[in-house]
Amino acid sequence: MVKLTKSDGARAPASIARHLTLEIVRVTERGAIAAAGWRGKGDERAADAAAVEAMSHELSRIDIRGRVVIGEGERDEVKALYIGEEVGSGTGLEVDIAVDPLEGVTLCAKNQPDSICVLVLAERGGLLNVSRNLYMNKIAIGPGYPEDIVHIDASAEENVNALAKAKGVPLSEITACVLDRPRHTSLIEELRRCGVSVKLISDGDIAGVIHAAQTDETGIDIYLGSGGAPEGVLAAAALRCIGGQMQGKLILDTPEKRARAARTGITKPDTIYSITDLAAGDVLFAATGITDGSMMSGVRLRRNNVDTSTIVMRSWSQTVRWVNARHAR
Ligand code: VTB
Ligand code: MG
Ligand code: MG
Repeated sequence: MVKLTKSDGARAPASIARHLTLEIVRVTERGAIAAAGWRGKGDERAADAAAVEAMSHELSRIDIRGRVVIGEGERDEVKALYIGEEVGSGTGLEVDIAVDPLEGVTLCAKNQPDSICVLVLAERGGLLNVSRNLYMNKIAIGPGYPEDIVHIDASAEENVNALAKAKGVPLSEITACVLDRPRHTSLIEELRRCGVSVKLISDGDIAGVIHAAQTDETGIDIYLGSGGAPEGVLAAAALRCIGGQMQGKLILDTPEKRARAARTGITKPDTIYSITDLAAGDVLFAATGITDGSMMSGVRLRRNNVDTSTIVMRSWSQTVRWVNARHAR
């Protein structure tokens, strides 16, 4: 028998019941199937709303006492999956839930790769509570490097140099993933000046961060730049499961943003969040592909059945599962 050292029960008992791994797959599957009906239709709102409604409905069937800590907006802004909403059947473990029902909504509306439906389930209090509409500066690398070889406050040049040195390769063999935005023009120039290859993505930095931790499969060594703050927490949860380093720093450059952050308890604007400040304790991460992507296939809608492809993982055991499912319709 092959001995699996990490999941053979030798360690402290996990706080989250493991059957919840499969339960949350059902939720992202439903969200993805609903959004898939809106692929390529150019209607971002409708696609997002469909994913929200389906996830919300499926979540209510799980035996948890869940609390949404990262949702679609604040209570007065959205009907479902708002911050503070209680979800689940109301019996079972008290947990925190973070969602991005349609990560990469533009990708879905244009039927381009890598739009996903994402859910994280964590121990109560495990996740940094951040509101939508806030941005976070992020840096992420894969596992196997010495601690803190890159730092969010260092320049991009310093970071890629440190990474190349640790990897034992020239800078020309480093690939950085960056969101293609005007705000990143100087970052992209700086990286290219160093000789680094820059992979630009039009959206979807949860996938971007995960890709940086799967260098062997993706060729991406580092993720850099700013994107949605909730996506930062969700990505950190994923990295807790697959290994890697990440830091985040919220961009709170106006009184309005600072007020928004304060409403979820964030009062120190300059805090640098380590990966465990973003997502601590036992966390489960699930993402189902909506459009085809490099991690998962998109939803296949057929007359009689529907196929979904999901990645689901857990930090305690560091198990990564790919769940391919066929659903009757
Ligand atoms: C970011 C990124 C997301 O949207 O939130 C981005 O983190 C929005 O950035 O992954 P802009 O406001 O500059 O468009 C995504 O790409 C998709 O939700
Ligand atoms: Mg969203
Ligand atoms: Mg998103």
